[in-house]
Amino acid sequence: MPRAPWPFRSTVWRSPLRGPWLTSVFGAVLLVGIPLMILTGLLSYAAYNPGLSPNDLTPGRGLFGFYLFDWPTRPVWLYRLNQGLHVTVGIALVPILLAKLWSVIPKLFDWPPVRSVAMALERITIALLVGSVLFEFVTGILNSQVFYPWKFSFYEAHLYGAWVFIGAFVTHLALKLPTMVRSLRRRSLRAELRKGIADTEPEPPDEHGLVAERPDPPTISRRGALGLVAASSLGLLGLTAGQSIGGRLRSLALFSPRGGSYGSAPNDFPVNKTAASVGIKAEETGPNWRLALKGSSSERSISRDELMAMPQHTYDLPIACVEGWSVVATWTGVRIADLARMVGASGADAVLVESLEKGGAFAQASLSGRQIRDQQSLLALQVNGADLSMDHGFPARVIVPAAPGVHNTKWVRQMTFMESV
Ligand SMILES: Nc1nc2c(c(=O)[nH]1)N[C@H]1C(S)=C(S)[C@@H](COP(=O)(O)O)O[C@H]1N2
Ligand SMILES: [Mo]
Repeated sequence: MPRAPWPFRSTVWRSPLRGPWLTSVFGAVLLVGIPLMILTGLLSYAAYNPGLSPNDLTPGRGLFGFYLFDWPTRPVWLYRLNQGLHVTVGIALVPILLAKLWSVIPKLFDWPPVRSVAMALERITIALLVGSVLFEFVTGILNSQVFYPWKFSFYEAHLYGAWVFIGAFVTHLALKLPTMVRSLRRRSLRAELRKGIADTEPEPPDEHGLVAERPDPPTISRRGALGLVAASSLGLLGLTAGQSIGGRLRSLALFSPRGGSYGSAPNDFPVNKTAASVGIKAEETGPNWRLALKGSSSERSISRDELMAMPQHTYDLPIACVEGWSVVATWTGVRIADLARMVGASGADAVLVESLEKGGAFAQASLSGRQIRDQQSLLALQVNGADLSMDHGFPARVIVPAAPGVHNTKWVRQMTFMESV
């Protein structure tokens, strides 16, 4: 057989740390973290209530919607917890994912690349697995940074990418779990953590081709390498979690792009999009502003003063953005259920809420019947005891318990209640 071209030669990869045990340690951590990502990701999709138009305009969702259910309104912190975990754990998993990929790099350069049908199938699964995991992490992290250097819709791409990943992950798990368990049994983590660089020996030769054929002497112990990965992961966790947990930790959240954009007290909490950035003009929100309410057989148009004269209710509710940040505020306003009753729509199954904002994905959202009827679902007029600021949605904005931030439409112009959707 002709000699393999560089870097396909088995002697190219020389780290004495690589081996099935090390790969399995990273794998075991991912085995906890990745299912949490899948679960919180699918739940986040369900939280959008994609069955209600126009919440999800993804073409051909078909079977991928099989598990969807009517998203609850309690506990009020449900979406906050879900999305805080999805984004924070996702970011903290990055060093572990990179370390795991590093540990199996020699496999990428197997030579000859395909030796049997079984191997071809395995390599295709791995290509799908690695491709989709990188795609999901890159798109997810850039979304959490509100940076979209691409032409496709993040929402659709992250969803479809997730299903490719889930399929490849389940297959990979079924194929590799026994190897992982066997490899972990071979060495004790505790014993390994006691070894310094002088005692760091390569793992015994393995049939997987992870252990270097001609290892170099170690430049770091396994303990050092694991410590570096763990410290990076915990460091990222510490710099991210504050945007969801809040309080004094919020100032540590260096990666939260919205965490820094505060208004003035008491409206001083993160703003997703400012009124100026979406072209809301002062004259539209001034004394001439009216809320249009539509039911199937009646319509009303109400001024802000009239809304203020209705029974007001106050609740502490979080705004929890899909990007991971969240904040609890004290909201005051009228119950959405009371508005429904005004147009004879107490039994409505959905309400389409439209903003003064023209166009764009956030200009409108639909709420479910359950969300309409929850007594804590408000059309808020005030927050933390003062009128809403322009940036938080003056003259009126939706605030619904446990709903994703994006459904809390700001600068509301019209609400259309609908029976049976
Ligand atoms: N009209 C309108 N409503 C909107 C948005 C928007 O861009 N336009 N952003 C949404 C998103 S994604 C979030 S997370 C919340 C944030 O509310 P805040 O900016 O008051 O914190 O508002 C939601 N309501
Ligand atoms: Mo958001």
